[in-house]
Amino acid sequence: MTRRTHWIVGPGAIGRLLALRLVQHGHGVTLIGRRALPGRQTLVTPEGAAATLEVATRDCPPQDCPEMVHLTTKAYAAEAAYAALAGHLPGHTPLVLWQNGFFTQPRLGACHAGPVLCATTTEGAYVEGDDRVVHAGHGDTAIGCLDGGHAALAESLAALLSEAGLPAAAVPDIRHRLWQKLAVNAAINPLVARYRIRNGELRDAPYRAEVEAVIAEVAGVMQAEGIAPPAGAGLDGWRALVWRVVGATANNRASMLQDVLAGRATEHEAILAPLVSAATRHGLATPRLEALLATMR
Ligand code: KPL
Repeated sequence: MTRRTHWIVGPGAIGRLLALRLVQHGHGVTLIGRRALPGRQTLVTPEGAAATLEVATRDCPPQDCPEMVHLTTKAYAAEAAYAALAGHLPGHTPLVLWQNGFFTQPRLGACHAGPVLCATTTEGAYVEGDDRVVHAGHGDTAIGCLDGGHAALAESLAALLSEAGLPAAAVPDIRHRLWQKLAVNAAINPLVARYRIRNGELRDAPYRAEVEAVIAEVAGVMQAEGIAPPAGAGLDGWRALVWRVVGATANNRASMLQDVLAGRATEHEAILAPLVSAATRHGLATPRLEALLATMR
């Protein structure tokens, strides 16, 4: 009998990191992309060690039944990737959504018949060509279901990832975690992409005032949605969080800036549109978020 594998759909940095860590720890993995990548992939660890591993790569879903499907595409590509898979999946297959923002998750959560978990991670990774991924910095991963269900499945996935070197925890409040990450991304990513600057430069005039104005709009939406910052409260809590992340990632080119520089589509809609539509629902004015949403592509 063939071993059931984790299908990892979307071989970007997080998808490949996940695939190679799982392979390294003895799990079956099939890495699926729009084109099949080389089957020998090198993983460089944050400590600088390089391991070359064999992984099954495909440009379409295999015939077998997966144990679990991880969708690791960019947010804007997730629904099309899911549609291409759906006919190959038994309805009960667990689906794990790794997207940024809060757009894909409720939509795919509503259309997949089996369990749907969401994951949000601070693992740092980037790809170096078709056959190499660099795990640039250790982070952690939170996993849960939007309605708080499937706790045992979330626990077992968190244990599996942790054993594979990606520390993870099952959480009952993944919706809050996704919105908290979205808040940070909304305050940093569109502005650094627009001005083509590294994250730390946001601390300088003239960007600083613009970041503060975006945080104020985001904090208003978060309050109306009942989402508290991870520490502190209200506007001050959100300000502290955003400026802490800016400081910790000062030298980074944020993902949205990398997409702009590479001429790729960005995740601006998945990050900004949920904020703007929540603001509209709550009767809040968010002119800066709306302008960023209108001007990004
Ligand atoms: O998550 C990020 C990203 O690049 O998307 C931040 C937190 C902005 C760090 O660069």
